[in-house]
Amino acid sequence: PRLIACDPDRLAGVEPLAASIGAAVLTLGRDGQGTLASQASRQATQFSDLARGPDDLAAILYTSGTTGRSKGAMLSHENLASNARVLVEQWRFGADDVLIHALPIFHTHGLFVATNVVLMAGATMLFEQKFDPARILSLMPRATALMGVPTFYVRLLQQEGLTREAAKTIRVFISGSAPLLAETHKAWRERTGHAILERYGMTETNMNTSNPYDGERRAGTVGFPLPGVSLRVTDLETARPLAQGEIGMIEVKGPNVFAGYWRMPEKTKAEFRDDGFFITGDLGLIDADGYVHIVGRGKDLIISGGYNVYPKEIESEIDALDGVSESAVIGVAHPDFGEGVTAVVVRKPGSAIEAADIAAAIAGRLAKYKHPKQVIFVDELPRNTMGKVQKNLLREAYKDIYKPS
Ligand code: MCA
Ligand code: AMP
Repeated sequence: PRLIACDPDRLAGVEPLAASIGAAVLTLGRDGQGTLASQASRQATQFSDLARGPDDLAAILYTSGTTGRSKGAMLSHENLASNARVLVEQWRFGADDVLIHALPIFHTHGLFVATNVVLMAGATMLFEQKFDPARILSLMPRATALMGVPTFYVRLLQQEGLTREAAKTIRVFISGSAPLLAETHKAWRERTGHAILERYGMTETNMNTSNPYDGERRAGTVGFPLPGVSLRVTDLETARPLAQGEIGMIEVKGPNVFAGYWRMPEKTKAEFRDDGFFITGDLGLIDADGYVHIVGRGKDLIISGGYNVYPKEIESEIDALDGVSESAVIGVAHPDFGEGVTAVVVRKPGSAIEAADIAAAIAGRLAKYKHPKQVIFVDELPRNTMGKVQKNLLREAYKDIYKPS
């Protein structure tokens, strides 16, 4: 990086890092103030555009992996533009639309899906600093659309004021980033009269599928491949395309799919087939009517409130603690976050380490949303004959721990 833009409060921490790689630092705060804004305001208002072509790099978005360093997904101008064009058309966005934007802008959902659709359509955005359900409800009469992760809809349903009347100016409610439970879809429909439109994407691919704007928005499915996107389901062992209805790996190809990982040619090669299909790591099937269902993940990933959590990162922190022999981190059904990060821990003989000790040790080392919501101690972890921890058995054993009693 040549230039780093950071929160003014973070400047002292960022400056030495920037100096070590010879990058400049400018600041931009939540209030729009900072050296980036002040220097920009002193620039000429007339200048020629830099010529950019469809294949030129537009952004590198970092995404974690199961192991090792996070990977920089290289997205081209055509990746972003083609996806925005398709979504504007599919979701019927126009200049009269007003989108409530309450998503973080350090992920594809808030950064590209919401923002690029609004920009491409010449629509208006109500840009919120954070998701506050009561505030969203108060903005609804001024808006025509909302995009959110399932937790948004779960929390809005807890608001008494969520009624047909409150939602009457809204044209479309869109959900993505994590599975929307069929029961949330149903409850939303009963309360507001709207069927939430669920779609499916990834940092590497932008959006791949969407339920229809007109036609049945089928709960528990992510709809059809977007125009221009090819999607197939393949056998996990042989990589051969499977018949309709069979469960396998979801693979996609199209103008939306990224150019590869920044300076990681081997990783890039490993995630593409020879014919150009990208291996998503999501398991799914295509039903008799062509709707795509995501039924699980081939990758060891937890999605909590729309944020990705890779168990390995947390297991490494916990395993490093005195008193811990080993751990397995799993995602367990959670009423608010969809999946709750849960640690199953084996103590060392004679150790008296408690959940609070683990929480204290990882505080400040891992982002808050990665912290286990519960720590469970066991005598040993279940393993298969190959010695691999059987996380499926753990997920089954603890599947009800977050169920409201
Ligand atoms: C906050 N906390 C969480 C999460 N968020 N814990 C687990 N999972 C989370 N997602 C913790 C806080 O640290 C806090 O801990 C406690 O939960 C309550 O915090 P609260 O203030 O209520 O949380 P919030 O600020 O309301 O955040 C919830 C949220 C947020 C609004 C759902 O997580 C969010 O904006 N998620 C959206 C993520 C997103 O945009 N993902 C898109 C990725 P304590 O009480 O202990 O202090 S892009 C993507 O996936 C692809 C490409 C796609 O298809 O879109
Ligand atoms: P990210 O790695 O942050 O780009 O997140 C992408 C992952 O989010 C996908 O590979 C899926 O596992 C998941 N995802 C996104 N949208 C949906 C959805 N509608 N239903 C289920 N999973 C989803």
